[in-house]
Amino acid sequence: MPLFRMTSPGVAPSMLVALALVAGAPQVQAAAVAGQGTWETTLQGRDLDGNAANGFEAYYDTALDITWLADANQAFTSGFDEIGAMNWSQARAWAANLNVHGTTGWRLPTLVDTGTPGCNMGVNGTDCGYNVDTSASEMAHMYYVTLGNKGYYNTSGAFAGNSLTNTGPFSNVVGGVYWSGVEYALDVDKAWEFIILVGNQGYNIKGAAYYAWAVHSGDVAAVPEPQTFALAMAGIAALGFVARRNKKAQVG
Ligand SMILES: [Ca+2]
Ligand SMILES: [Ca+2]
Repeated sequence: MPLFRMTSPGVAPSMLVALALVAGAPQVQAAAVAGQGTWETTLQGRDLDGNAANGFEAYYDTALDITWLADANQAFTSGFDEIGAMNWSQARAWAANLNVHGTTGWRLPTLVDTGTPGCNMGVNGTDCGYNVDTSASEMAHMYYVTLGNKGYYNTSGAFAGNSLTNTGPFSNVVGGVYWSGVEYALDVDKAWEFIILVGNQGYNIKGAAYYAWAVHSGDVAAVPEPQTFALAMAGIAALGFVARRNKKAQVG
């Protein structure tokens, strides 16, 4: 029950109650909400298994220049983990070793520890708490900008009770805590995380069992699969051979 282990700063007791209510049902029932956020224009589907009929396996985020797995709890779906929640080291290793139909090089979402080292708790534009700086956190940008969700507390610090309402085109977005790939500068036993249920960014001990959403720098559609790459190189080599032969023929 990873939700009960949460000791993230800025989490009010009332929120722990709210989280407790959903602890038995890890899959958030939010759906794609048209007109909320930028997802309809900034996300581009990527078909990684060569089967358009089963939909997209990833989405290229044109705003961040990264690609998100379509399945936000792939560790569970793939059978890698029985619920998909892993400690920080396991989550990092899972992403690093992930092979999605030939595409490798995945990682956990990143963020920048802004201000002074560690959590600068706030409700408007810091690196910790609610309504954090979305230009410095991939998960926060996804939650607040791309999906247009609102924080549990508003930018004035008033309790608003908002939570995840829009999951866009993604599947299996869990109403829990997601690891970032970033260690906590003030304490190497901790790492940064993002509570996608309520839009809270914070940190916790690396041993906590949290979820993991793999991302890939850049556009995976631009990364040729080894087989395709080999064929392309063979084609280029053949063209070069033809070119040299033609040149030789002309000279001759
Ligand atoms: Ca597909
Ligand atoms: Ca900081």
